[in-house]
Amino acid sequence: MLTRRDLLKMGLLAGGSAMLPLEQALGRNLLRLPGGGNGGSPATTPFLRSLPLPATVQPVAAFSTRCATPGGTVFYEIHEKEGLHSFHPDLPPATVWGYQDVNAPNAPLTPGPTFIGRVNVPAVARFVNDLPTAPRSFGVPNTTVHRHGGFQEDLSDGIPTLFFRPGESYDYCWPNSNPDNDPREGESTLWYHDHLVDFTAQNVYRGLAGFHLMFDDVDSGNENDPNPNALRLPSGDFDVPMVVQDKLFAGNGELVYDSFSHNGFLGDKFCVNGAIQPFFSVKQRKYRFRFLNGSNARFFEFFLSNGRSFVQIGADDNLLPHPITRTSIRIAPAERIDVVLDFNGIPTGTAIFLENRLQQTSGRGPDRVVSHGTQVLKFIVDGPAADPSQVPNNLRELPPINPGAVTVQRRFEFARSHGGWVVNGEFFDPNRVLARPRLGVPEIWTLKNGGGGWFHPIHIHLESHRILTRNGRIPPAWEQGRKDTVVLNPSEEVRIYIEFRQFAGQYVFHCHNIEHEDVAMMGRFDTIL
Ligand SMILES: [Cu+2]
Repeated sequence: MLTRRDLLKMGLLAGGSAMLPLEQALGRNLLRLPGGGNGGSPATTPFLRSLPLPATVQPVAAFSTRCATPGGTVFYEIHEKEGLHSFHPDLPPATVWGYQDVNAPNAPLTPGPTFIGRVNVPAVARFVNDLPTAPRSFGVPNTTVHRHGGFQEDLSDGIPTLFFRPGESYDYCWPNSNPDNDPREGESTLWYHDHLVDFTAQNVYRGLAGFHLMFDDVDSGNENDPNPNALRLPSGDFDVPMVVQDKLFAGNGELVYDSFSHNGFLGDKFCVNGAIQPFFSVKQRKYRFRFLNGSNARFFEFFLSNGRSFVQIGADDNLLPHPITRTSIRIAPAERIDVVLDFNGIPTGTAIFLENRLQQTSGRGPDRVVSHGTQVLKFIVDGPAADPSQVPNNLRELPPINPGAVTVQRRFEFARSHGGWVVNGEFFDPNRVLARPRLGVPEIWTLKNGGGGWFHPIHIHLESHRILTRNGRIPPAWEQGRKDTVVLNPSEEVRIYIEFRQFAGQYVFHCHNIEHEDVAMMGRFDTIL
């Protein structure tokens, strides 16, 4: 079967305006399916439905597996399935693909159930592919699962070409440890999603994504924790992951996707946890909200309609050293922003909107911040509640780095070329190795945006990195922590510090505008002993 990348390589897809007739011939009119009018989704009444809260994945009995299973290993079984999903009461249900805990066969498929990991408690997650083999308008039912931000061997990292088919299963070994057993590297908000070579965008858009939260003695997930090291951040019902995604719907309620545009797909409906513009009743106390931008290509910048600030406590997979007060938070595809909002003192019945004021009209990236955006979520303040939680001024210290001692430097340029997307001039080739970092040797990578006004959120697998400079300047405080995804704004050059320490093997780094990734802005690197 020819992939779009094959077509590109054969020169059958050209760039720019020359592409239009072919795109039209191949089905760009998907965007004009009946019902929506002007290519848009049908109208929906906002804030009819409460925010869905994905359930926690529950363990299963031990099974035999290729993974090492020291005492205390936890086992999970997840099924990848097709099903109908209601994104909004005004729309007929849509056909989605998602993840389902074998213990909860009636749970919503997307987002998938949330994994809760404990540091130094290894887990084995068996993913069973129950997807249909019959062709669908988009989506390819071969799957490979990447735990984004996770520290894991290559065979458990969701290698894009190491997929399993319908009827097959695959075991992912997640050690939930870090190489130096350093509490400063304790992680918080990861996510998992499909990573199939050439088709990640379609499969993630179809629904294959969920959260994976990590806890340890510091970020313990218990706001009543008597341990003096515990941060006692808001926990339980007051620790709420929210994945924000844009989707486009046909009049019959089905998801619309344009398989033949690789600039970056945009929807016109904003979903939180799989619901279009939900409401969320909150008590008069502190909440921790873990925002994940699970969109293919859309950036968001969130403001609160009452003018209050966010207290940011984490970025990507890690807590920050200190909380940072911000009036708005911008979040690129695949990034996570961990915040605390306090509804204490706000009268019962008050409505507060989470508003996206970032205008974006193409896959290129955001245009500008506007004064009135789209209300994505409505908070309704709903009475008092006890609040033993706190936001300490010291969260998680950063491990020291020494960029001055680094001897290995690499340079990667991310650019548009030949109607697709390249790293250092080349499309992704799973057999070409762009770098061979040696374990235990720190490196500095220069990530260069090749221009054209495009934004590229770059994700590097296996190890977190530290942003040293953006165009020669020290990044803002919220970008100085351990990150796994770094945005290259147009024409920017970003220098990062990264050290691979454990797991020799094959990994990838790529743009997380997933249409860019698929066509084929991704590179393989091999960590070596
Ligand atoms: Cu990109």
